[in-house]
Amino acid sequence: VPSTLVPETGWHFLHLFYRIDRGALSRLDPETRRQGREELLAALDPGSSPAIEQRQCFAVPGHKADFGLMLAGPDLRAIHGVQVAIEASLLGPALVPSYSFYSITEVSEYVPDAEQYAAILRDREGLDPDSPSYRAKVNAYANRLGPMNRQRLYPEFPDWPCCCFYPMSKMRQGEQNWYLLPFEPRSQMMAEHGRSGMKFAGKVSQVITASTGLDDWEWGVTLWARNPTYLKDIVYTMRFDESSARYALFGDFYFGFLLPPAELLEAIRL
Ligand code: 76R
Repeated sequence: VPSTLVPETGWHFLHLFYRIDRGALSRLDPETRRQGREELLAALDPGSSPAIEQRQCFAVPGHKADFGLMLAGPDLRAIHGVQVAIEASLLGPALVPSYSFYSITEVSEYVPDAEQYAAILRDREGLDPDSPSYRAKVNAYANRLGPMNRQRLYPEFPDWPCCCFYPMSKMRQGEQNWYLLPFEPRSQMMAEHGRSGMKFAGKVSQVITASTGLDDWEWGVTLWARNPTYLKDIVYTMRFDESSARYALFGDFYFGFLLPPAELLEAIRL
């Protein structure tokens, strides 16, 4: 991997969405189509290039796309290579890119380290630093932090039935300018946001990837859920968090259900 393209921390994250041009597909002769399917299966296959750490594909109901793909890993050229392999395959002429999003995983500046967490317990929650419960909470947090930050930076995609992706930014207009607020109120709002998200533990899993300067929005929100209902519930619930209610702007929402590559091609009749 050329080290200049490896993020200092975290992984590259690419979301790709395609629509099928059924007219172009019907003009492919059966042998070309069969070979194209093989090429596409190889591109979608999680085993085909180990430099891509995580890869999932999914069917998208509705008109915005027929299928989507998420890729994450340290090697940008390998990830980009999958996009090119799809588009340059014999099925390429029948695939219309309908959306894409490039971002990098990060640990948000509002995730407190162990010391900041201890200060929050003392200053915001009024815990006595000499009490056993204070020390137990600080220790438990310090132990959880490593694995949590690993999942934020080097996420393992959950093997759950459905997912959702949307881009978002924080508002920068008039009285609603997130970036003119001091750190403390931003941090308090993000803490409220975190608490409301934690109610969905075990039902929804999320990876927040950063795209300021890289794509048209500031973050990509990728959610996986054990049931589509939970996606609707979490996004609705979080609309009431002040950080979302007052300061969030959203792009289009993409919903999909995960399938292994061969089943996906069957399901979308490619
Ligand atoms: O990561 C953590 O658990 C720490 C608390 C936390 C942070 C710092 C957290 C928790 N998020 C953080 C940062 Mn989030 N998140 C979103 C969306 O639809 C919406 O209203 C917004 C889209 C969802 C659904 C969601 C879910 N979060 C962020 C940031 C970066 C802000 C920055 O750095 O400036 C964004 C853009 C963002 C957006 N968040 C959680 C969740 C959930 C489910 C949690 C609980 C985490 C858990 O249970 O582990």
